[in-house]
Amino acid sequence: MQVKDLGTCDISELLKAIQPDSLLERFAFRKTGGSNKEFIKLKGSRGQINHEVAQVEEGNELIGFKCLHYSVTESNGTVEVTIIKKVTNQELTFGYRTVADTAVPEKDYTHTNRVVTMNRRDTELKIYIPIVNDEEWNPDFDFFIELYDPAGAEENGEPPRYFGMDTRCKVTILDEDFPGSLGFDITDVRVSKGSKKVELTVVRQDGADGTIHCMIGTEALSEHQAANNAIEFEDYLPLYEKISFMHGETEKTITITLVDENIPNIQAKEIGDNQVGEEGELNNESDEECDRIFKVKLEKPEPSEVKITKKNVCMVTIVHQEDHDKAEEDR
Ligand SMILES: [Ca+2]
Ligand SMILES: [Ca+2]
Repeated sequence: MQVKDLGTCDISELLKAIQPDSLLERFAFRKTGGSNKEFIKLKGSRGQINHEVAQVEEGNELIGFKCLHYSVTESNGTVEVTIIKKVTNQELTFGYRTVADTAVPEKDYTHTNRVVTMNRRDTELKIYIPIVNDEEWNPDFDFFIELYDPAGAEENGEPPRYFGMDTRCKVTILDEDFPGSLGFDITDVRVSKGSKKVELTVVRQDGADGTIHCMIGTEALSEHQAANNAIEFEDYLPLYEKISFMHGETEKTITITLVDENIPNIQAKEIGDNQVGEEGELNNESDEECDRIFKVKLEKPEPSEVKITKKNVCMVTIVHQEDHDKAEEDR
């Protein structure tokens, strides 16, 4: 894209043009809190970054890794690692093996342990370690690859790693799964008094990889007593539970049970029977006057990469049907 194109280009093309070029930069951007949306196009990206060419003070004289750190996306299939033989006119037999760190063998990569011989004239050997691709979001994990002397005296049941700082390299597996974000589809729901339940929809957007969870809970409109404050057990049954979205699942309907117990009424009666009554009756009157509202909130997403959108609170209004009630009173 050229500067002269700016006037005519599509905004999405422009965004694409200004985002970081390299996978590494884009992943770094993601980690600093870049939104999932901008990275959705990374989904399924294949790539590998060879970070640093090994320039170490105490390198091995015979053999070493070309780079000390590689990053590879989960869906790349393998990581390609280059081994350099530093001596010519000499055959060399050596071993290479993977060593777990935060990455777990077989779950995140295939554990590999092989002995190879490089011919006299060969100076470079490329090896490939299989990387496991899954659908779950996970942090980026590391493992190591070591070069060892298969003829060396064993330590802890294994031949020792070759001396030198370039006989071990790190591989970082970059996750490219997008768990998405959660929010209500509608944040203001009205339901008429007398309804048995209210159904709210939680939607998952910007990715649907892996299983994710969050808590959903009802909450009073305010802590202070107010006429429009819906009351637990009197207007609705309180709820606090974990909801889960399976891989690929993008919508969930939550049912909250509404009740229509006019507890103040009963209390007023009881109190009345015991002849202590006016306060209860006053409450009772104001209760009947207006709509009652409660909140439903989404929180505590898991894993932590999952975001809750700005639509994290839904206000449920139980609408008082004045006309209906009046009609009843008139009877
Ligand atoms: Ca994946
Ligand atoms: Ca993953």
